[in-house]
Amino acid sequence: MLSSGVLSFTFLSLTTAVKAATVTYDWTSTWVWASPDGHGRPVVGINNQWPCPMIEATVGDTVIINFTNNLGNQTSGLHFHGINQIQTPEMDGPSGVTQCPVPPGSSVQYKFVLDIPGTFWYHSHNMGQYPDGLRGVFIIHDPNDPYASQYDEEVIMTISDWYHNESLPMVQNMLKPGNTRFAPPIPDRIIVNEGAGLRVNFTKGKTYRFRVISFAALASAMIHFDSHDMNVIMNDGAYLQKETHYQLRIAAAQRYDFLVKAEDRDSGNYPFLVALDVNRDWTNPALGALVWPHNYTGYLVMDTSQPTTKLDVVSKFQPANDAHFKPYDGAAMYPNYTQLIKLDFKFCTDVNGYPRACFNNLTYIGQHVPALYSAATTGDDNANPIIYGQVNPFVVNFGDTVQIVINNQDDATHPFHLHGHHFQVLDRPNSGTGDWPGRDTNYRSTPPMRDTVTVMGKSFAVLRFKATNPGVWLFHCHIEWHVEMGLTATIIEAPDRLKNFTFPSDHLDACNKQNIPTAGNAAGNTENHLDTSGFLTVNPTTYNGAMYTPPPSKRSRLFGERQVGPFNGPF
Ligand SMILES: *[C@@H]1O[C@H](CO)[C@@H](O)[C@H](O)[C@H]1NC(C)=O
Ligand SMILES: *[C@@H]1O[C@H](CO)[C@@H](O)[C@H](O)[C@H]1NC(C)=O
Ligand SMILES: *[C@@H]1O[C@H](CO)[C@@H](O)[C@H](O)[C@H]1NC(C)=O
Ligand SMILES: *[C@@H]1O[C@H](CO)[C@@H](O)[C@H](O)[C@H]1NC(C)=O
Ligand SMILES: *[C@@H]1O[C@H](CO)[C@@H](O)[C@H](O)[C@H]1NC(C)=O
Ligand SMILES: *[C@@H]1O[C@H](CO)[C@@H](O)[C@H](O)[C@H]1NC(C)=O
Ligand SMILES: *[C@@H]1O[C@H](CO)[C@@H](O)[C@H](O)[C@H]1NC(C)=O
Ligand SMILES: *[C@@H]1O[C@H](CO)[C@@H](O)[C@H](O)[C@H]1NC(C)=O
Ligand SMILES: [Cu+2]
Repeated sequence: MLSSGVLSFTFLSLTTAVKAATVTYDWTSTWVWASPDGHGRPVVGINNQWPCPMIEATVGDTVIINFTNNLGNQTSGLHFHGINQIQTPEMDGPSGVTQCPVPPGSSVQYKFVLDIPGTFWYHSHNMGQYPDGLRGVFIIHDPNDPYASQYDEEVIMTISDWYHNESLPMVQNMLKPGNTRFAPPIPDRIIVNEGAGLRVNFTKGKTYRFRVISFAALASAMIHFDSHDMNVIMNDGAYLQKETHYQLRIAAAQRYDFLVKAEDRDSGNYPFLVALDVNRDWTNPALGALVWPHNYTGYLVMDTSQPTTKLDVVSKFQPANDAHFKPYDGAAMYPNYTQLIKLDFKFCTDVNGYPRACFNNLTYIGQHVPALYSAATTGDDNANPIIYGQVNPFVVNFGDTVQIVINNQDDATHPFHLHGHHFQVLDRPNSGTGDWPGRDTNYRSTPPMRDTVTVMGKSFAVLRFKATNPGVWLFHCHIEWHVEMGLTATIIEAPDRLKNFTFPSDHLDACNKQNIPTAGNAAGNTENHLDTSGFLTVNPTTYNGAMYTPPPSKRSRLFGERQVGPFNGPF
């Protein structure tokens, strides 16, 4: 499982001075036929394989991925979820934000340093593409893992909702005026380890570190082990003070690392349940009909000669409250913020009657120029949010302590993710609490850190981060269907340090091949950055997802004549 060039982590844990390695992958995205749940369908794989391969390295290493898009009919790209991309914001991956989508037949190289250890994943961040399969495990080992002496083996478990249809027709079906209830595509199945399933060989006296990752596009999952508890040591690549829990709820894109021990009293085989859930208030034990009919049973197998029996129905879910976890290092809450970003989220309807998701009454609309390219080419005007167009832009200065308040005015829970940072979760009250009262009180003095936080229905969350990572970072709901509805904001961090930022030539080539401008304001105006003509302020009524359309001629793309480009929806 370890890549060439990477030393065994058990060896590394015994050493103090470790030389950073470079780990290189040559990857080509291709269509693959797969049937993870017994139903065959085309999926997006890598190097003609699916499930997609794992990235495995050690903190401090440099990862290089030579990525070629060989899908033929779709654009593509990769994002590395939870990697902070310090000094490499152009490697973050979201299409239309830090790069252009990679057209068929083109290659880009991703190259970045691994700043923190833990359990991560990578996925396409291009027009609803990851639920079609382009996602994989990303493990970063830690030579100084504070829990290294407490476990013997590692177990990777990915959890996902799964769809028999492809993303494009499902999102087209969602983005229709008739969808007045804002209904997302509904999953057909739950899959674990991309369908291969999980039977863990369990040996008395040993302790197993589970690394659980949600690849889901919509549903959260409840995790419950029969007769064994979970000793949680990490969430989203942030170490925690070890806490024992019986049930966890993992939302789309989140990760949990926990220890499960094979006790001396153990004998026989133990089932564990993973149940998809869209429960609107998971603190409410009366689940009933709100549980998706999608359960998965895995086994801790101690004795293959004995039977494996399913878990009895779990009558009550009371998962741990992750907003109460404690950071391993006991770090204190960042002192009072210097910049407040307040986001009211609710579903909304555009002028054509199409369902959208809005922050502060505006839906995210992808513009002609990726926002990082605008930040790099507009001089002092890059500190003016106007020039980025309707991408819900917020400018923060280097060194700011930023407080994000998200008021979830919808009934359901939504998991919000920030690129480029771990943030502190100061407060995340129960469903029905209503909007943030506008006062900073009752926050946890040593808040947990995450990169994806579940915000409860009709309630709010208060998050803080230090703006010390210049770049353009998205803040969005990680329900992929809601991303396509426009539930995204853009943080322009330290614009004074992004002036004249340069891009690798292969990234520029990907734009040039599609006649996507790489300089100027949102419409590619390099003369008058404050001129908003050509900005997209209404979503196109046709949704083409990642479908590749050969670019219009240069002439028709000239500023002023441009209508709707090949890259036009929310990314
Ligand atoms: C990855 O791409 C770089 C730049 O194109 C090239 O120098 C390198 O040899 C490639 N790596 C592999 C393993 O092909
Ligand atoms: C999948 O496609 C079929 C056939 O078009 C359709 O009946 C079904 O509703 C679709 N499912 C989803 C989740 O969109
Ligand atoms: C688990 O044990 C069985 C039986 O001994 C063996 O066939 C299998 O390869 C083991 N699986 C793993 C992942 O080690
Ligand atoms: C899934 O598990 C939950 C909790 O045990 C149970 O209530 C539900 O009936 C199960 N659903 C199915 C289809 O087995
Ligand atoms: C934090 O700063 C904001 C903005 O400057 C101010 O309105 C608020 O009262 C301060 N809160 C505390 C607890 O000091
Ligand atoms: C959004 O629109 C509603 C209704 O017009 C208004 O009450 C509210 O203040 C607006 N919110 C923001 C943040 O502009
Ligand atoms: C940055 O770019 C602008 C416009 O392209 C140019 O005028 C300026 O000299 C450049 N500054 C530096 C420090 O290179
Ligand atoms: C692209 O090709 C794949 C594989 O043949 C197919 O499943 C998919 O529907 C095609 N079209 C689009 C627009 O993605
Ligand atoms: Cu959402």
